[in-house]
Parts: sequence; C-alpha cells; structure tokens
Amino acid sequence: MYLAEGRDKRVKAILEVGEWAGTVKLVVIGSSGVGKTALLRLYCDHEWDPRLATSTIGIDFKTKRLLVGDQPYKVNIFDTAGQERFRTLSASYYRGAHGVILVYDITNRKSFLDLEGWFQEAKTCSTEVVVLCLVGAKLDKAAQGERQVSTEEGRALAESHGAIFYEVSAKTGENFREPFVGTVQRIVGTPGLLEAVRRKPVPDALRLNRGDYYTKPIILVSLLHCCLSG
Ligand SMILES: Nc1nc2c(ncn2[C@@H]2O[C@H](COP(=O)(O)OP(=O)(O)OP(=O)(O)O)[C@@H](O)[C@H]2O)c(=O)[nH]1
Ligand SMILES: [Mg+2]
Repeated sequence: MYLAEGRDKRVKAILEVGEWAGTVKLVVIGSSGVGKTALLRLYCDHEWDPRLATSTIGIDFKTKRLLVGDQPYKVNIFDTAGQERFRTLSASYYRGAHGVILVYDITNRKSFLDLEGWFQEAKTCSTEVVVLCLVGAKLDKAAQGERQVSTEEGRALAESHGAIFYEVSAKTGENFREPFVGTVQRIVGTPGLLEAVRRKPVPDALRLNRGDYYTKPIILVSLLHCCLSG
C-alpha cells in the first residue's frame, strides 16, 4: 500500500512538472466525415457534441499526457482533414510520426474502400517502422442496423497491413481510448522506434520548394513544431 501510494505520488509529480520519458507523435487520417475529430475531441477534451461538428480545415493539433507503465509520455496528435483539397498539405504532417491511426466509418462502405489509398499514403510518407492502427468508427450505429462493414472485414484488413484494430463510438464512448493507448503502448514497446524516427531525414518528396515558403506557411509552422517537440 505504502509503495503504491509512493509510486502514485511520484507519477503525479512527474506529470505536474512535465518531465517526459519521451514524446510520441500520432497522425489521424481517413476520409471526410468518418469521425476523426469527434474521437479526438472525446479523448483529449472529454467532449461529445455533434452540434460542434465541422469539417476540419487543413490540420488540427492536440496534446495528451499518457502513462505507459509508470512512465509519462507526451502524446502530440495531429488531426488531418479528410477532404481531398487539403491532402497535399497533410503529407508534411507525417514527418516525425511514430504512429498513424486510420479511421473509417462502419456505416459507410466507401470510407472502408478508401482505406487502400490511406494505407498507401501512410506507408509512403512515414517511416517503415511506424505503428499503424485501424479504427472502425460510429459503432453505436450498428445497433440501428446501419452497419456496412463487418468487424471481420475490418480486422482482416488491419491484419493484412500489420495494424492494430478497434471499433469505437465517440457517441457512447465505447473503446474511445483504446486506439490511442494501444498505439502508444506498441510504439513504446518497439525497441528503437522513438529514436529511429528522430534520426530519419526529411524525405525529398516532403521538402519545400522555395515558392512554398510563401504559399504554404502552415507547413512551416508544423515542421517547426515537430522539430521543437522532438
Ligand atoms: N453516431 C455517431 N456519429 C458520429 C460519431 N463520430 C462522429 N460522428 C458524427 O459524424 C460527423 C463527422 O464527424 P467528424 O469528427 O467531424 O469527421 P472527420 O473525420 O473529422 O471529418 P473531416 O474533418 O472532414 O475529415 C459529425 O456529424 C459527427 O457528429 C460516432 O461515434 N457516432
Ligand atoms: Mg475533422
């Protein structure tokens, strides 16, 4: 009992002064409207409010503190826009990512079929060792007979890409933490992954042309952030 209390106090103290065992970067991708922002808002802000739902423009960013064992990690989560017109911007956000969470809507077959492209993008733009997690969202709607993608199909696709798999609902809160916790646990548990991503140079495809310094300031801010947050 005394030991447990001592440990809890130590962990609380570490979290309060902000000393981290490491910083983990996650990127959330998937077609527009599948529920990426709703899931992230519930996990980071403990909030579910469909009235606030608007399509993400460009990119959004949230930070969460997470204990793995008794080690505190800072988790930076990038919420990308599913809309096609923002895809060229989003490519730069894979830089330095340790994990990619791919989301589809279990009531929207098209969003599931789109995943081939999303897996392709994730593998092209991030490091070869990045941890992948596939998430079937809006699980609450299955009870109303709206399911268009079975759990087995989702799991099989995840396995074929070596990804972790969960079905979740931001509305009921079912499994909403699992994709984030599971991905971070696998990242931390993969020897050398945190260091390997830090050492990886920027892929040529993601380097900015001179003109981009004027036309895409949002990318510069993101790259600067990535460098600072390490
Ligand atoms: N029933 C139900 N609706 C959900 C759930 N998650 C999200 N939604 C709704 O689905 C719609 C789209 O959700 P968003 O989170 O904005 O989708 P997104 O993937 O971020 O979309 P983009 O930002 O355009 O890429 C909103 O109306 C949400 O309220 C869920 O778990 N259950
Ligand atoms: Mg969004």
